Amino acid sequence: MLYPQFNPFRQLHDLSGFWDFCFDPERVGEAQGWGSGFDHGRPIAVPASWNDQFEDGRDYLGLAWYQTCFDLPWGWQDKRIFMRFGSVNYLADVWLNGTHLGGHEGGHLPFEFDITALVNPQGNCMVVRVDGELAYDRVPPGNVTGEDIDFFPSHAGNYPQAQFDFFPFCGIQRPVLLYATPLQALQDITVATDLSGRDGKVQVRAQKYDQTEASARFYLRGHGLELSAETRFNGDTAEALISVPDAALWSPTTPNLYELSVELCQADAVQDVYTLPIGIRTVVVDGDKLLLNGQPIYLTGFGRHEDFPVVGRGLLPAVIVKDYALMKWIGANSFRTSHYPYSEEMLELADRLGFLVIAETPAVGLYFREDGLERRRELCMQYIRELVTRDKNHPSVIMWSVANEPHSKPPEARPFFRQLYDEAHALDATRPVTLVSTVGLAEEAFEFCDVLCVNRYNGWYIQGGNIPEGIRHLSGDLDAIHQKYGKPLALTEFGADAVSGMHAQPPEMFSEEYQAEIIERTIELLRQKPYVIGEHVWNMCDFKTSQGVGRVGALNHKGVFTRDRRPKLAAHRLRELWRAK
Ligand code: BDP
Repeated sequence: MLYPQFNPFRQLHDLSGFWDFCFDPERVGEAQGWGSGFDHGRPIAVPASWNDQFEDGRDYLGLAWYQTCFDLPWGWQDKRIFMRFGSVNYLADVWLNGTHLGGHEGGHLPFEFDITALVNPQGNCMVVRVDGELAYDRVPPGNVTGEDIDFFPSHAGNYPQAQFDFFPFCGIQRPVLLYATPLQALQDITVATDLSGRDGKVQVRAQKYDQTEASARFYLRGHGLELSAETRFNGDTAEALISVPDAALWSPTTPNLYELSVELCQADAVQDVYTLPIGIRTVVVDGDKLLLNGQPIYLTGFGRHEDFPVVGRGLLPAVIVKDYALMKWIGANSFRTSHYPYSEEMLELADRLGFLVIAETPAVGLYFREDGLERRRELCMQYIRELVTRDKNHPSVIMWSVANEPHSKPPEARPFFRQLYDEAHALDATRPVTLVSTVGLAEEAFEFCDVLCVNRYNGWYIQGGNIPEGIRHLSGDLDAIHQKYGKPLALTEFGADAVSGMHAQPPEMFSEEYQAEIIERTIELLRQKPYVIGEHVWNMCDFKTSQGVGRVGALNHKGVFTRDRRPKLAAHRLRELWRAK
């Protein structure tokens, strides 16, 4: 899926701004036919979660309506016109000028509609219905009841009752882009890179919307080179392999990018052009190692969240820049998009700045009760497809994570994850696939996952207050998991809550000293284990959660930075450890 772009053949218009909005707890909008327009809205900012914009919105997760009106820019006659939503959480339904365009389930992944036949040059009205309800048959799930459901101590009885430990922000959370392409247009581009000695191999596949006769020209520019290839479309697909002599490889220390342009030509005239940055690099699992460009790579960094005051999970470019600056400052080289895909803008900068990303689907807190299992499987399959389709061309993405901390129970969990794993590999044979587990030793999906990602809170949820005892348990536990599965292992979550400004010597739980100590001791242990390929502290920043006794101020305080990005003691310790590495 191509991100909309602006060039002599393509245009886009960002619909961000103030839209009309209303909550609809009684669902009267459906009866009144608000799908054809409503006029009693209040202003709301798009993109942003709705929860912190209004006094009455914080815990409201029900039905709500958005509306905006727009004219087309000049010169869009004879174009193919699309409406693209970057992220709407959770269920979206869209009407244009009274016609239902369609819907989408699941926040955090884009969807779009071809509106060419419905859009007018002037006076268009678009209505979006959003439903943010938490339900047992949605992914991620919420409001789950029943005796066989295991609850994490941190989530039990919290309000709103999410089956995951972050606030279920709702609304239109990323930009809505109106864009135009030529009638003969490129639909998708897929890039895979490999190495042969010092040369890079860039395999490009371009797809267009129809089967008409056409040819494709490929240009690769950068680092003193301009290479090209030309080939005819076979049906809707054209492929080329470009050899890049003495390639400038992409890595965290040298995030070298080339510019790839694909031209769609008919009767020798260029009809469409799409340009994207690409990085030449390989990612391979070899024994206990993860190799980037043939060299072992060790991940330092965080599990994170898209979360900031007032905007909630809404896209805020300045916060993205700030977070990368802090990650550079602290010496992180990587992060995981826990527990859902992050914005495309975030990944664009990961490519440019040289961060390694474990890209995760929204499948967090999955459980394996019979009812609704089929529905959850379909959704998880949809998520992995949408994620790979969206992010496949980012050199920064080094691994797909199909789920975080499922409540895996045999026998259902194994075939469930086998299917997701196979799908991810079928869609993309160039990246390892993982599952992030808290079950550990008994996680049967580890038998086929390429890398073992494990979350552990020794010294916090268990062995709380006793760090040496926690480290002892963790050591034996990790060795046992590695011995059983014999694959590289990353500790993708560990840490402790620290309430900023709380101090204790000797360290006590919730103090900054305790958090710094647990992180330092854990890292010391990990460095002694040759099969460990990475350490991701949970979390980079404090983040908003549902309310509950385990969450002071409705925040998870495991950030090494506060929610407004001020360092705690642990951030300074990590900086010493990671910059020395
Ligand atoms: C882990 C979850 C993460 C939580 C964390 C915690 O993966 O989402 O925030 O625990 O409790 O189990 O802090």
